[in-house]
Formats: sequence, C-alpha cells, structure tokens
Amino acid sequence: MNAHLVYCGAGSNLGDRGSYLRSGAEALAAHPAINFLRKSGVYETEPQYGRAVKISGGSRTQAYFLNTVWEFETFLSPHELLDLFLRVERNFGRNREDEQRWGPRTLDLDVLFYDDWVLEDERLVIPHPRLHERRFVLEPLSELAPNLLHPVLGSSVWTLLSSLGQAQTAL
Ligand code: PH2
Ligand code: MG
Ligand code: MG
Repeated sequence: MNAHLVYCGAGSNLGDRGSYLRSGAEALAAHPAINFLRKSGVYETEPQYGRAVKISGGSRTQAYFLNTVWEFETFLSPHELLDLFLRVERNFGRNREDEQRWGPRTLDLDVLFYDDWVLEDERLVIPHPRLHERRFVLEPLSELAPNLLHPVLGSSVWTLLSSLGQAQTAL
C-alpha cells in the first residue's frame, strides 16, 4: 500500500497554546500509521472570521492564535485521518458541542492537502476549502512546500500567498 503525503494545519487560541500544538504533534507522530516528516515554524496570528466571542451578557474579542503546519506520510484514508484528528482534538480538551463556529479552541487540526486528491462530502472537503484565503495557513505552509500545486486552483502555495491582499499583511 502507498503512503500518502499530508499537510495538516494546526491552531490553538485557548489555554497553553504552544503546549497544545506540541502535544498534538506528538500524538500524531506516535500513531503507527503516520510517519511524521516536518514542522513549520509557529506563528502568532490575529483571529480571522469570528473575532468576537459570545459570553453571557455580551461579547469580547477572542485571543490570538498560534498556527503551524505539519507534513507527514500516512497509510490512513482521508476519513480515517479526519476521525483521528477529531479524537486528538477531543483528547486535548476540545468539546465541539460546547463551542461556537469560529470561536476559541484548544486545538484545531485541519487536513489541508492529501496528495493531490480532490474530495468533497458532508464530512470532509480536500483540499481545505478556505486555505487559499488564509495567511495563517499559507505562510507556514510556504516554508515547507512553496511549490506545491493546489489541485483545484492550479496555483502554487507561494503564488496563493503572494496574491493575498496587502490589507492582510498585518495578520
Ligand atoms: N481558525 C479558524 C477561524 N479563524 N484564525 C486564525 N488566526 N487561526 C486559526 O487557526 C483560525 C482562525 C477556524 O478553524
Ligand atoms: Mg480550522
Ligand atoms: Mg477544524
């Protein structure tokens, strides 16, 4: 059976963010069907999309994220990988029933690319449907794989990063 090359985006903006990212990487690296290859640097990033968090009686601005990207090989299918990511997120204190969309989270693991596969169903979309608009994904990813081609958009990671608007450079 062939190993598949995966890029995973990881983010945390709740609790000990650096330690959640480190433990997440360790959990994946310890899995028998994963051969962990490389990590990008860790970036502190302004929350994109849902900046306000609902709290009783109003809302407040949510904390900055730490974001990073990991590269590994795996024998797991995309859906097996998704289930593993959800299990690891849960093990590190994430409770999806209890959180708002784009609200704060201890650990968020997203499949960015799975070889050059294009896949879409109710549970999973690959490549990640919003990665091309996210500096917090493209910047760490471009450290590891600047020439990787997005199989739907036909552009490299580096090109996608360069074409993000000036307005977002501060992110
Ligand atoms: N993840 C989101 C929504 N917004 N913003 C930043 N900076 N980093 C994230 O990882 C992030 C986000 C949904 O998963
Ligand atoms: Mg995410
Ligand atoms: Mg996610």
